Amino acid sequence: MANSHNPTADCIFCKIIAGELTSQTIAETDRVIAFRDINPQAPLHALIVPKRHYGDVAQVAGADPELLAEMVSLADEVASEHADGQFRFIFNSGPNAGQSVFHVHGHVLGGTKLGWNPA
Ligand code: IU
Repeated sequence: MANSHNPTADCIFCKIIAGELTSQTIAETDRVIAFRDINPQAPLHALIVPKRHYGDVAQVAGADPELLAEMVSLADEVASEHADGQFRFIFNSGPNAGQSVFHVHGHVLGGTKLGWNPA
């Protein structure tokens, strides 16, 4: 299936969205996909990813704030369906913040009482 959402060459999440790489997709809308993180840090650890390629959360907020709202709504839906509805939603923005994939994604964490150790 072709990705009609502005795919960027060599972007691993664009390849997942295009169906060229497998992922454990748990929710999807026209513009946003949610799949399980391959290295989960909590019982629920999913990534909320817009199908259109943006580098980081500030780019989404600037270009399409409604899309950012759609991401939050999908995070809430995933947390309700796969945990108890409570969740943490994290964007790492830039390498020093821990961003390693430069296609914007929010981490949804839940399913347990979370600690707080962002360092
Ligand atoms: P980060 O915020 O950019 O560091 O998050 C990237 C996440 O993407 C990280 O938690 C990885 O485990 C996850 N991930 C994935 O789920 N599937 C992949 O194919 C790759 C990374 I590459």
